[in-house]
Amino acid sequence: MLIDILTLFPEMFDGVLGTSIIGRARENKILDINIINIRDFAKNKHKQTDDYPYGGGPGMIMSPQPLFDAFYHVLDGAPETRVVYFSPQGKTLRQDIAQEYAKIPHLVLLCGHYEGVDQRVIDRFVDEEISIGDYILTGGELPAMVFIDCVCRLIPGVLGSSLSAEDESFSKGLLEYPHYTRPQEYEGLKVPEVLLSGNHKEIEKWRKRESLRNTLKKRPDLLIDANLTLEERKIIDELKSSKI
Ligand code: 4HQ
Repeated sequence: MLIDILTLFPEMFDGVLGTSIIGRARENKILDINIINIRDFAKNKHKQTDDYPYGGGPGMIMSPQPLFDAFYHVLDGAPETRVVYFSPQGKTLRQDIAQEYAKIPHLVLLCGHYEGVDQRVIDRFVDEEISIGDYILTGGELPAMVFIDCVCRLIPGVLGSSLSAEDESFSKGLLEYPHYTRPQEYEGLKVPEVLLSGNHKEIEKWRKRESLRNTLKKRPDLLIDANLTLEERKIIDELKSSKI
């Protein structure tokens, strides 16, 4: 996948996109990320990229010229390119949306700053506005990093194969079961016996039940859309009546 990021603050991306799983995917050439400084396209003498809003009001607006030219630089007219602008007005990012973006070979991500960008930039170039949640940030850079992290881990080869397989079994919209590692007992706190038993069938049953229990307790709203089997519905009813 090729990702072009248009931003006024390229240095914000260095740590996040150079480290850990995303950093490794870039080294392995599964991911190609270009961070493009919008200021490089400013044609005026002071390389200014923003201006006062017509009609008055607070803050600054990112000007059309540097942005139009930055888009002309990254767009090659290929129909498989998708342009995303990060904004609280967008559709809220969710796992199913991320799954769709993971299939697209070329993404262009526009990060606005200040009060945002001139509307004509959005009208001309943006395919979809995405929000990462109902709160206000100072810029689209953090949303872009959240989006890249979330989308890129779904590209085949980015995660270890064992991890992605595990993800499959719990991408049904349920919360995860609790995890434990060594030692068996720490400050008197024990690992659940079943996990030490070596009985894989019982372990799977326990994990399913704990996953359903977690979801019922912490995010009951997720159960409405979850595609649960009859067996899983039965476990939910059991958990509800036994209150454990
Ligand atoms: N922004 N999810 C960029 C956000 C935001 C969000 C506010 C986007 C400022 C310039 N973006 N503008 N929440 O708060 O995506």
